[in-house]
Amino acid sequence: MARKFPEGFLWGGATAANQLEGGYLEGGKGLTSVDLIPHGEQRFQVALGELHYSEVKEGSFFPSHEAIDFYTHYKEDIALFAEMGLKSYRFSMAWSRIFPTGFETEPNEEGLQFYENVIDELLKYGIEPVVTINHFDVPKTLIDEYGSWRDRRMVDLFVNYASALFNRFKGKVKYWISFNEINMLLHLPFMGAGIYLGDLKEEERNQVLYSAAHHELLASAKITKVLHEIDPDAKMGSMLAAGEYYPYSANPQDVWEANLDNRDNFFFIDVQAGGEYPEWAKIKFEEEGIDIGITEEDKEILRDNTVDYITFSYYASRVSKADLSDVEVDSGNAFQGAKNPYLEVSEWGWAIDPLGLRTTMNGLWDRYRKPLFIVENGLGAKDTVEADGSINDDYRINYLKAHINAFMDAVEQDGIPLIGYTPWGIIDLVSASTGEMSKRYGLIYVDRQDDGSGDLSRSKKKSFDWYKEVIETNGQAA
Ligand code: BGP
Repeated sequence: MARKFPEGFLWGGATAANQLEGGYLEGGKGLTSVDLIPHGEQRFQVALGELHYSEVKEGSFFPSHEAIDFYTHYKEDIALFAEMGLKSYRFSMAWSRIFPTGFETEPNEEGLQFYENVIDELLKYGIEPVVTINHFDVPKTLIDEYGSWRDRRMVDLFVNYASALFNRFKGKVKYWISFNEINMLLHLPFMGAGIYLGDLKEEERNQVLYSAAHHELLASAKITKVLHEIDPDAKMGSMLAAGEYYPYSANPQDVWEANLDNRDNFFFIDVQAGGEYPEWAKIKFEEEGIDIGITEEDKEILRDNTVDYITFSYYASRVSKADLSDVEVDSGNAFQGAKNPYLEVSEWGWAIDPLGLRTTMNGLWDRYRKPLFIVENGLGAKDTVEADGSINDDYRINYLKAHINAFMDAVEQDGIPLIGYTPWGIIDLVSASTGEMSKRYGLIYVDRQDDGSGDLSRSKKKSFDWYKEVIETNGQAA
């Protein structure tokens, strides 16, 4: 049956500065949190905020320092995106390229110029830039001086940073996203928000985490206000690491557990899209003695500056069970739950659930009634380069195809407004969870290996031509 998919859909691809650019000290850039997370076995402990970065043993390899060197290859890469037919490209700007320590009053011109070059190159090909203002990178100086987002003074520094971007790129960038996967702050505090917890007692942690959450939420509302003042045509989006929680069984305890997990996951977006803290959270803060330091003025700012659209990443659905002791636990990503017996998993144990994307979209739409934008989705896999140079990633095509069909159903049959789709790692880049290159998502292969070898040459995978056709046919070929 022919699809009736709306024209003007933003088919695209997504990346993030710290996993792509390299040039980690080029152009005046300062060090950031993600530059300090080692490759190897200590990675998870640092990302969790349990191990301080200064305790990392020397000599750890940091692939993210060079990544795929988009910093010097951006023209070549954008030409490939254009050849693929991308209508949009989501990327992030590194805070410390613009404000190397975070404390400067004037932005670093070289950093702004780099991103302007990227944007101009995209616009040259008619590719819509979708910019994440903060994708997991906090300037190191702010971590050392303020303990990162624990401190309310971060809010104004972030507003300065975002304002510098809005002033410079006004009229060129229409779609902005505040914090990537803002809910990661609670799951991987250091990777998500530069927060170290190792110095705290268990009972002190929620005080720090929820205050930090409030600071990010306030910053996000404030920059939404500034953006609308500077560029009334531009739009601000929130960004959630999404994925519906299913009850493990029809046991009401499991159903309730799923309700709790979903509600926790929506916490940040309830504030960003709804303009106030949910009642259950206010009760929780009260009962646990958590004081996030919210003022009457904060409440007004949150209420008056909600987001224009909701973006999210979707890799997998999740499963809630009241008692996890008698089942296999899903260790696929940062979200703990029961393993879903009905689903296949990726090589890294992430459940593959295309229909779950449609369910997740319905959940977000029913709750917020704001347009959605899928800004991350994809399959991490090991690719093999054949003797003739070809890379036959049918597994990736199958994954993307199934997810594309699921969101097209959500648009056509559920009536959900969807702005676009930017699959993750449109070009191979460093994996956030492993810190390695070998977990690849790209439709473009990059010759860079875990040990740092490789000539950085780019080549097209089989999925490249397939996605090109999907875009050309506005989804009919999927
Ligand atoms: C999301 C992040 C990305 C990205 C992706 C894939 O959580 O926003 O930065 O890396 O997950 O995860 P991974 O690279 O760990 O496979």
